Amino acid sequence: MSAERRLFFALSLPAKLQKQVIKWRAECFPQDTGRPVAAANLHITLAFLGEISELKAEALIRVAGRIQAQKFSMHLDDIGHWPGSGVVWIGAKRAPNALLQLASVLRSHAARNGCHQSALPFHPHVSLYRSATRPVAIPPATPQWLLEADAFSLYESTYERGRTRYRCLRTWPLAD
Ligand code: 3AM
Repeated sequence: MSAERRLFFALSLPAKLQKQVIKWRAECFPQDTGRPVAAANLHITLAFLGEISELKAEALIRVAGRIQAQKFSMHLDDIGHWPGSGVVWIGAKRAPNALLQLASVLRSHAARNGCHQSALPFHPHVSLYRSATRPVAIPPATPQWLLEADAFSLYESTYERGRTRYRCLRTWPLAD
C-alpha cells in the first residue's frame, strides 16, 4: 500500500509579490513576532485535504480537472492575528465571489471524498507568521497588493530537516 501524503489546494503568489510581502513583513513586524513563513511557501489555502491515500488524491485530481471556475483578482488589503492558531495573516476585506465559489467547490469535493473540513467559515488569507501566540502590533494597512489569480494548484506539504516545504503537484488554469 502506498504512503499517505499531506495535501491541500491553494492559490500561489507570484514570485514578485512574494518578495514584496517578505520585504514589507520585515519592515513592519518585530523579529520576535513568530515563525516567519518562507517566501516560497506564501499561498492562500482553498481546501485542506489532510494526510490522504494516493487513491483519494487521484480522485480529487480528477474532479479538480473538471471544475470550471473564472479568473479573478483580489486586493490584499486586510491584516489580522489569530492568537489561538498563532497565525498572522494578510487577506481581503471583500473576498471575490469567484474565490469563495472555487474554495466552496473544492471543499465540497474534499468532504465528499472523506477529507474532514473545518466547520469554521472559510476566510481566505496568506499566513505570514506561525506560532505567534503573544499579542502582535498589527500595522495600520497593507500596501494594497493586487493578486491576479489565473490558476489553482494541488500542493504536497512535507517536513524535512526542520523545514516545511510545499511542492506543487498539479496546476489547473482558471477561465477568462
Ligand atoms: O497557511 P494556511 O493557514 O492557509 O494552516 C495550514 C495551512 O494553511 C492548513 O493547511 C495549509 C497547509 O498546511 N492546515 C493544516 N492543518 C489543517 C487542518 N487540520 C489545516 N487546515 C484545516 N484543517
